[in-house]
Amino acid sequence: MAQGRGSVVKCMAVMLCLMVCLKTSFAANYTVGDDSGWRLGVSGWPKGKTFKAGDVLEFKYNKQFHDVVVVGKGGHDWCISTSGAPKLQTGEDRVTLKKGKKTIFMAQGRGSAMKCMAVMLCLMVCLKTSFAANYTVGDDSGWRLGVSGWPKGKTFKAGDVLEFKYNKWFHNVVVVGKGGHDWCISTAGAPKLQTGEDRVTLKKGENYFICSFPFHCLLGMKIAITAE
Ligand SMILES: [Cu+2]
Repeated sequence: MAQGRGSVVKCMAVMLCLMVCLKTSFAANYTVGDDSGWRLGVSGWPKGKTFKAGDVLEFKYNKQFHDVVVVGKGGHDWCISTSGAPKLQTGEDRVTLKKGKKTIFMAQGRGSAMKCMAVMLCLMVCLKTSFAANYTVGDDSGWRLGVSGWPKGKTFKAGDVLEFKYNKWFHNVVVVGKGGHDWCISTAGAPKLQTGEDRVTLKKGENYFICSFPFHCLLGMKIAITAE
């Protein structure tokens, strides 16, 4: 079926994206010990900072000489790590803070350049999602004999996606040029799709597709689409 622009699915995608944007903007990222990293004498680093559950601590250190062990209050106060305690040792470990007063470990405040970029990227994805349309060629009947009139009256844009649904034992989709479309000829090198559920992103200008099974194109199994 032809999904026009602005469907429910698209709306949901945008909502989800906004939620991710919000989460990204509100969770802070901290490099423990700031520029000097996770090091001897780092224990005073959290002083004066406010942390929230969901904030991420990044421990940067030389893994030959250090590690990070998640412990309880006793372990922290007495410098004891029990054998079952989670141990991180990649040299660049990320830990998401859980709710509660003490988490014992990890220099960038809220609103850094990284966060701004993440939000921008997210918005770009949102925009692309809202503006690219998805079409099932031939609507409910799919890619079939006599489908050639289907594009009539529709407006397509570069980036829109065509979905070809068909029985792969009886049909295929070949990407051809104007001549191939008009004369029902597919050259040997032409891209051939044959999964039965093929997706093609429209390029700007003319887009031509035919079925190369004998006589199918002649029986109207072809479409010509101009994308703005
Ligand atoms: Cu066919």
